[in-house]
Amino acid sequence: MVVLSQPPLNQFFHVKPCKPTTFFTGIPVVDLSDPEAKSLIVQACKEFGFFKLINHGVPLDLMSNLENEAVRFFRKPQTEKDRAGPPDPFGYGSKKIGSNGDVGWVEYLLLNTNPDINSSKSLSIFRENSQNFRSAVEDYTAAVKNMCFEVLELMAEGLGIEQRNVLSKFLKDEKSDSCFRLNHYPPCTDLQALNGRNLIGFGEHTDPQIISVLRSNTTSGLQICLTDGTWVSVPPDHTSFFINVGDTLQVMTNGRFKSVKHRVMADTTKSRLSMIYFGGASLSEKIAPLESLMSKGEQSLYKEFTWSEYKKAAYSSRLGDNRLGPFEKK
Ligand code: GA4
Repeated sequence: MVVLSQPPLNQFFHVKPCKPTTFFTGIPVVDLSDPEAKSLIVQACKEFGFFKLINHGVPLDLMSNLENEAVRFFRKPQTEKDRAGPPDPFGYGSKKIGSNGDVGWVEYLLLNTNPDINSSKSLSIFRENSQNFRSAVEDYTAAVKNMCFEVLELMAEGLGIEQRNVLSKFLKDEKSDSCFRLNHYPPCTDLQALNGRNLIGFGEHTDPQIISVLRSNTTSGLQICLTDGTWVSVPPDHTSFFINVGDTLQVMTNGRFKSVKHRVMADTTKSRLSMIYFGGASLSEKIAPLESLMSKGEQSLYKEFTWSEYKKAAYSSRLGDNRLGPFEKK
């Protein structure tokens, strides 16, 4: 019997044509310092579930500092990186995504951002690596979190809700179940194996949480799915953030905002490095449409569930599954 410790190479390919191959220039861009930001955010979340954020106020050196630390980590010998794995789901993982058979041309570090429930795994990663890495992660996530509160507060305002913190309070909660991910997509140099096909870095999926904040280096790869089903490439911008609406926010807005389907294609020549903050509610939080948003007589499109129930279902699903489907009211 042959035991494969690595997934077979053909599982990483994407054979369907990827349309269009050129960059899509219509991605909404929101300037956080623009007085119109709140309505532009709401419009983008309804139409795309996605936007690029500029003038966000997060110092660029926090981003580049963490990028450098992450590059240093991923450059370590495989045996050393493996000591921070396998993911439980926190820790270092390579090629295997989740625990249900999904694979991608990616290696990653998944960390819990809540210091109270910080798994011993996260802490030992930092013990084995440098204090610099730890503080780079902490400084970056603290700044991104604050920026994210501001975005969520503008969303609430843009939706016409009086209570400004109606969304941000979920992430401000000390029990907020949020996490942080560093993804490294190494170049695939085996051009013969590639044979003109696209290599999947991270397969299509939606994020289960409320909101995701992504920052990458200058290598392309991220694609989002428009509401008409077309996949478009997002031009990278290492100075900006890309904001994704997650499944939970789709429910909280009773379907007004769309949880964006996205994926990452690996490059054949350049490494892509991305850092993503996933903002989630506390485990016991009931996830339901915001009362202050519902119009008279409007019914919830979803059955009631807690974040803990949804998370459990998500972690037992496959990456590309429609995770909200079973929670929709018939
Ligand atoms: C997608 C968003 C986050 O990266 C993540 C992922 C998680 C994992 O990598 O362990 C999941 C995926 C993500 C959704 C479905 C399940 C769980 C892999 C997977 C197949 C950390 C998350 O919270 O959900």
